[in-house]
Amino acid sequence: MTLTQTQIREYDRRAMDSEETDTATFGIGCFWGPDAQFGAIDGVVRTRVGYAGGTKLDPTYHSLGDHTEVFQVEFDPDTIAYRDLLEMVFKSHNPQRQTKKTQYQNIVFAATEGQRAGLDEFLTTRGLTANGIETRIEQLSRFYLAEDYHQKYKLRSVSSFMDAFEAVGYDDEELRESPIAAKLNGYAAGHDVALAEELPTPEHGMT
Ligand code: MHO
Repeated sequence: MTLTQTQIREYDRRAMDSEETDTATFGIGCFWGPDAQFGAIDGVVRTRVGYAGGTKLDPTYHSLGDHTEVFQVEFDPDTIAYRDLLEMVFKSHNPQRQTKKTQYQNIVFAATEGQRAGLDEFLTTRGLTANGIETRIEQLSRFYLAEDYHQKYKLRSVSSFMDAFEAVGYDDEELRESPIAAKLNGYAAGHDVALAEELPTPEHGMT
């Protein structure tokens, strides 16, 4: 069984037609892992990785300045709540500790008043406060997309899947924004995804 062009096209078209999404941005260390982990979750429609939290203009991976590796998830709030994402974020790091390197710091970007209120409520129910934890809580002023080779990093190592995207004619931007690519990126990293039964085993060979 191989991943078909029809599977890719159909999945992405359905996702585009149906969902109104919210966007949330977090930093919890190297962005490859959470890009895959969060992309696998039901209700997460798109993911992308980038740099945020600092002041340097136009950061790049090798010239990051004071920015942090972050990931962004576009999610369907009817399927998954912002607080469910927070739950995963706070399971993935210890809010009482912070990483020394700015590149890998733990940050929750509250993008809207709703997210900020949701975060405060989330913390309160756990006996925590925004000021009492090491996790940085910030307004998202600017998100800079990371280089293409960092987007869907795990998926990129699965040549059989990448061949299918190439056959469909997706360029780097389309791959980054593709809902099925977010799922396959999670699947490639070993996470459960709802469409797993319809998928072939990832092959990591050379093309
Ligand atoms: N230690 C990892 C970090 C990559 S991540 C995009 C590596 O270089 O393999 O910061």
